[in-house]
Amino acid sequence: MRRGDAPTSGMTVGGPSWRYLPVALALALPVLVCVVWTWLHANSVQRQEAGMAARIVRVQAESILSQSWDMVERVAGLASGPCAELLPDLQRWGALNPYFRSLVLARDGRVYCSSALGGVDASVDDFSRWPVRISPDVWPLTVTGTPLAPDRPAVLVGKSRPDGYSGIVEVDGRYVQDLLNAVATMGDLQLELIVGKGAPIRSDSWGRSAAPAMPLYRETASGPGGAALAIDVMVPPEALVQAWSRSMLTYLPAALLIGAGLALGAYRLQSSRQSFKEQLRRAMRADEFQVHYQPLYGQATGRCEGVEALMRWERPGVGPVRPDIFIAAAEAEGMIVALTRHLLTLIERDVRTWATPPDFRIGVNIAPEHLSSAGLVPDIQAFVASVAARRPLIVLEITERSLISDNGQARRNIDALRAKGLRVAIDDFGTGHCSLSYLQEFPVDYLKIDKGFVQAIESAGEEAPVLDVIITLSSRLGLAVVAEGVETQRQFDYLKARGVAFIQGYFFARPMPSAEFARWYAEDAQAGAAGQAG
Ligand code: G
Ligand code: MN
Repeated sequence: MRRGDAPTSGMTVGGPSWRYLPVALALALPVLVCVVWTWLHANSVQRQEAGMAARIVRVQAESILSQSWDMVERVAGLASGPCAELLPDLQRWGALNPYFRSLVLARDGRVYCSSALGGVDASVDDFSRWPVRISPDVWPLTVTGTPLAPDRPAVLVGKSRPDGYSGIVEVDGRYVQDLLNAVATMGDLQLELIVGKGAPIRSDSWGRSAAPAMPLYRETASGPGGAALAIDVMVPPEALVQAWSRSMLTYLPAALLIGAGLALGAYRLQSSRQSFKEQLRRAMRADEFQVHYQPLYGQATGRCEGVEALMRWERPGVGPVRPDIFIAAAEAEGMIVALTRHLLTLIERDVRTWATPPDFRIGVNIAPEHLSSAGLVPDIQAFVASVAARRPLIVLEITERSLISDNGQARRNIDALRAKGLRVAIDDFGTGHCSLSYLQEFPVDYLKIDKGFVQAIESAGEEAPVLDVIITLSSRLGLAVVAEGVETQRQFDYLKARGVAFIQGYFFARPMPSAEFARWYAEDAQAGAAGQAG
């Protein structure tokens, strides 16, 4: 197995176990949102219903109470005559007005006249089973029964006169109860009404649910005559769950649909990423990558003193893939180390066919991830050993970016490799983060000036001040300069005049495949020899 192939599986980021986590999340998220939202929605709908129910009860209770107050005024206003005389009035009022069970007259704590029973003599304390005190501050109040109908709740309203007479109106609780029952069906509700400090009147559904009901809404009001009204609405949890599932039934299909769409998108993205890795691996196995070599002009000899290895990918049936694109993608997919190892095997294969002298420079671009990995030194050592027959001088071209983000490993790698005689160049100098401080910290050998600065040299007599400063800076730091992207005679002359050690660019030579480079190099050597001879 070739060296470039073996490590690729080790580079895979993540196993299949969590590879599809984003897909699962994309599916689950809308469903989760739907579940939570429908729960909140069901709650708010139930609370709204409960509020509506409570308001209906309040309005009706207020209306009954206000009629009772009117009635009790009239009852208490009846003269303090004998019952036989007053009874016809009491009976007429009781019969002609809704709600009232009986209208009662009392004197000094004793009931002596009732619209239902006629003349009676009973202690007001008979009401005490449903604790009643005829005192101004307890009216009105709800009771669970009266002497006439001990099992049916009622609302009592009374008015005492200073002369010891009192009028009492008993409102039949049935009306209130029917109302509570009717309103309770609005949403499986349980309701109770308390007037004053009395006992609660409750809907039949009260306490009937399997699980304890939860308080949902409480309405309080001060009714006619300052009577305190409290209406409590409870809902059994099963009703809430039912409303929730109804709401969920409505929205879940849409959430599932959205989730499925997102999951499909995530899956496509995932599998296209997956397949890009696969494509790279396949391309390496199928030998689709090639290295082009761009010659480097050396000022000292006036000839080619090295090359930069540049990766090329020619996809069958597709054509060339731009290196900046597939290199960036390989970096993003965690494949750049595998790809660079593959590149080294290709260079090794090519170098065997060349006739280059010892110390011929071979520049190799090293990505930040590789530079800061513990695998770099063994990789490069293996490469150096494999090309030992030609004894080239290997120059690692690294970016400013990888130095600035270094956590120590890059520095250790650089130190180790330089100690073994390798050289390090800072590539595309000046285009990264312009922090010059790392130049003092990191021991490097070359600065490769980016073509952008070189292309500032346009016409004769014009200055390229930034370029000049970089050249001066390099010599002050003891670094050799490589100028990149040199395309014209003028640029070439300008750089030569300023003592730039190496010049790279289309003006001198374009990047070319290995065989073509070997031929070109032989001709360049001949031309040099001829030049020297002549
Ligand atoms: O590793 P680096 O970014 O330095 O790669 C050098 C790049 O510059 C490669 O893409 C190479 O094809 C390109 N290149 C080499 N010589 C020239 C040149 O003279 N002009 C221009 N525009 N690009 C060049
Ligand atoms: Mn480079």
